[in-house]
Amino acid sequence: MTADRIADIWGPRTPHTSGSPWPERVDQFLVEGVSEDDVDKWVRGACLLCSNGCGLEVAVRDGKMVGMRGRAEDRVNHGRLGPKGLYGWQGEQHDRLTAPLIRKDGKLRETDWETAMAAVVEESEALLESKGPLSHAFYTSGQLMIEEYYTLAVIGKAGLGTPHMDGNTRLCTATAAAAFEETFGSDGQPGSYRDIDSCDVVFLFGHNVAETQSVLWARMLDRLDAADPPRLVCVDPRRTKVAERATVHLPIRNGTNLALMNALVHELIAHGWIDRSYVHAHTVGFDELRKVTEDATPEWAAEICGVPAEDIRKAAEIFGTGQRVVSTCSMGFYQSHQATASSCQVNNLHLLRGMLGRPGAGILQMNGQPSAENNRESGCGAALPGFRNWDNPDHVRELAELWNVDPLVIPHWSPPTDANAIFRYAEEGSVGFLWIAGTNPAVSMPDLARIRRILSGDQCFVVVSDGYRTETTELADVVLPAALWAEKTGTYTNVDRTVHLQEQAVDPPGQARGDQAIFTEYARRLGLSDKDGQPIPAWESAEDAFEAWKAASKGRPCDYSALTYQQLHDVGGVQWPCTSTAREGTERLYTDGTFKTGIDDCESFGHDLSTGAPVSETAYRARRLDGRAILKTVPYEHPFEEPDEDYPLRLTTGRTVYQWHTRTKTRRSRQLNDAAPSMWVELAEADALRLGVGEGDIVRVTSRRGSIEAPARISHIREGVVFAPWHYGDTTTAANELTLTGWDPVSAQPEFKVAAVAVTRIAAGDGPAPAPANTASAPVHPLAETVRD
Ligand SMILES: Nc1nc2c(c(=O)[nH]1)N[C@H]1C(S)=C(S)[C@@H](COP(=O)(O)OP(=O)(O)OC[C@H]3O[C@@H](n4cnc5c(=O)[nH]c(N)nc54)[C@H](O)[C@@H]3O)O[C@H]1N2
Ligand SMILES: Nc1nc2c(c(=O)[nH]1)N[C@H]1C(S)=C(S)[C@@H](COP(=O)(O)OP(=O)(O)OC[C@H]3O[C@@H](n4cnc5c(=O)[nH]c(N)nc54)[C@H](O)[C@@H]3O)O[C@H]1N2
Ligand code: SF4
Ligand SMILES: [Mo]
Repeated sequence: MTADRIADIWGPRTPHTSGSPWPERVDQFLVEGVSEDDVDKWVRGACLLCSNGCGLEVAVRDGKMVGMRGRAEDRVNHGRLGPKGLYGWQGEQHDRLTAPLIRKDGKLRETDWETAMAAVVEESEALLESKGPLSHAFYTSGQLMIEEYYTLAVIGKAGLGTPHMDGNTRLCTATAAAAFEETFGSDGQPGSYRDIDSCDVVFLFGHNVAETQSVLWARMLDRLDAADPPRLVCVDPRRTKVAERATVHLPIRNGTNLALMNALVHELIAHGWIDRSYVHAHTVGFDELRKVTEDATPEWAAEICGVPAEDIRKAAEIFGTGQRVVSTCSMGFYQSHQATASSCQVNNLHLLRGMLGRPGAGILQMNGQPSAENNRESGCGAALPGFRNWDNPDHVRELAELWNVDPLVIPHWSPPTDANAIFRYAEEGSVGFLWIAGTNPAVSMPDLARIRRILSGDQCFVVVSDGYRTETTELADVVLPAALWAEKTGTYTNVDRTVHLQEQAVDPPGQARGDQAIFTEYARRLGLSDKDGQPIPAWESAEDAFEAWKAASKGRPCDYSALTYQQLHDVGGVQWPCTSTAREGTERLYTDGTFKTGIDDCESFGHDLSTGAPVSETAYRARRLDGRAILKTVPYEHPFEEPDEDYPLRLTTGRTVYQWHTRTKTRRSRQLNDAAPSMWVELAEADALRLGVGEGDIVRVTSRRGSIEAPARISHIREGVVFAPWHYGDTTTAANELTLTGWDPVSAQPEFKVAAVAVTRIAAGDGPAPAPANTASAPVHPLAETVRD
């Protein structure tokens, strides 16, 4: 059916009761003037505008994209598409970067590939010769294909030998990976989206799923509107659409997650809501967990979090008495100072109740970006491919054999470098060559004034590959035009391990090229080769890269070895592991309660959750985990920055349903951009009254790093908290002008969700703030009352 996903974000309901399949509903959109008869072909793929990874088909006419429709048979969306899926692709057909750019006399000028690539390679060769591979860093994305990531992983780790590789996944899902490693020994999502279809309780921890995975929320709504709705608990300082449907909403102060989590675990233990035989057979650490949470009573947490103790008790009871509980955990937890500890407590709640590995009982530590998962598993970021342990010589040897290189080439002598450290090294110049692909750090990193200084300085040569000119390309030395999404072929893996194949639908514009081709040309020009002089990488096509990745993943938790492009074309999404004994894929991990904590299996020996200090191999061995999961937590600590007299409010940042990140795509889609065209900030009514701020008045928000100005929306946010969407990258409006340089000690994920700020009114507005009224940003009072004449 033709859909309007701007006004009706989640579309019509198709309710169903527990255990019955989620009904199909196919959403379709064709641009004005085009009918189904005009479409030359429908090309299969998956949406690339969030980690849900909805299966779809691209309508093509005369070599151009003219529409989208969902794939009814796809396990992820059963045909549905959200606002970004339906309309976001249009942004890929305007204002594209069509030629390389090179900086001359301080200005970026158009050039040809030969000149641009020669400049990149010349700079790279000179540095490799004078300083070696540690002078090189690659900062990539959660939006490329696994073929592209794996190709770059091999170039960086087998060809050059640099440990300085990370993705913007550090800002996004590093904590999901870290929490899995700490609890289960290895990265890998235990649950399945299908668990939502049969659960009787859903917990959403810091996850505004209604706006950020809108089709997943449609799936939840279809259960909530049926005869046997699950009970829902929402932990979020804002009254989101999720909160409006919650049995219990805990609008905690931002930055206090761990206090709440320790209290929830305390309650489970105090009431004996525990599956003792599961805990005994499949976990270690119970006594320690009990000790650390002993004093974390609901009253104690209520004081810190600023919510009634009674509500914390209610939430714990819901978790404790549910039969089939699903939890999701997202940026409200991950982008915080005790991110890994808080997220591990979500895992712990499930372990205590034996609540995983069976239908309806699952953990979904969320990913945000469409292929964040692939960056993590391919080893393109700060990890080795296939969730291998850099601290395990056998794992390194396996890779050395696969790649036919000396194990010493593979950087494994120290922990791989995270993005925070990469930018620090680029700041001081020990990294003199930084290649940024598929990310826009001049808007998305914290403390932007500093990031701009780093990228524009002479101490580091910066290469950027992107499909558009962005705030980051403008600071680069060389800019390379990249093909986007349906302009190339390759695979993406979503939150619940579902792999999709995107098939090329249209040609890239102008001289733009796919990232795999760009990286491969760089490697060829450098002459990277293995022990026998064979080229690294040893492949050219996407499908050959996929085959190489399959070989690297074989026998590992993320095993793709039996998966083929043909199968993905035929059925849509398939969940890894996909092996010769599980050709259709695998719905859930850990169904037998055996985890990846064995010394030969684990991806990491773990860390102290307070300090991030690594656990030694000896200490890890001594615990004799042998496949049992690890229950651990630490006491709550205050965030890096608490409000004080000068900065009395708590800033948090996040997303709106209609925009994607730094808006390179969504601001070029008319429907999406019109729905959320420019910056605003959200204030609680009590704070607005005190500050003399009315709806739409222009306010200045100031932190110790900088300040921004925008119209105020008086919304249903917790008193004392200010919310800023971070999509609007202009230096006068970018939320990251305000955020601080600080991160979780285990996952190294930056703290985007807490900073102390002051707000002042600087002018009257000329109408309500340009914020959507049908989302978490809804005004407290109907806007008609605030419109001025
Ligand atoms: N429309 C849209 N969808 C997207 C994206 C997008 O840009 N636009 N981006 C995608 C990506 S990459 C990601 S990572 C995901 C992110 O998806 P989400 O994690 O859902 O997104 P956020 O808005 O960053 O944060 C979620 C919620 O955390 C709450 N929060 C803030 N501080 C705290 C806190 O201290 N504790 C708790 N418990 N909650 C807090 C915020 O109020 C917010 O509602 O979305 C993906 N989907
Ligand atoms: N304050 C605050 N800051 C945040 C967050 C927050 O919640 N609050 N969230 C963080 C999170 S979770 C994330 S994921 C990051 C995201 O931050 P970014 O990754 O910086 O945001 P995007 O706008 O998605 O940037 C992706 C860039 O890649 C380009 N691109 C897209 N596809 C391709 C491709 O195939 N090839 C190439 N070469 N380029 C491509 C796009 O045009 C775009 O410029 O931001 C983080 N920053
Ligand atoms: S939910 Fe995510 S993957 Fe699905 S259509 Fe929306 S943006 Fe695309
Ligand atoms: Mo993200």
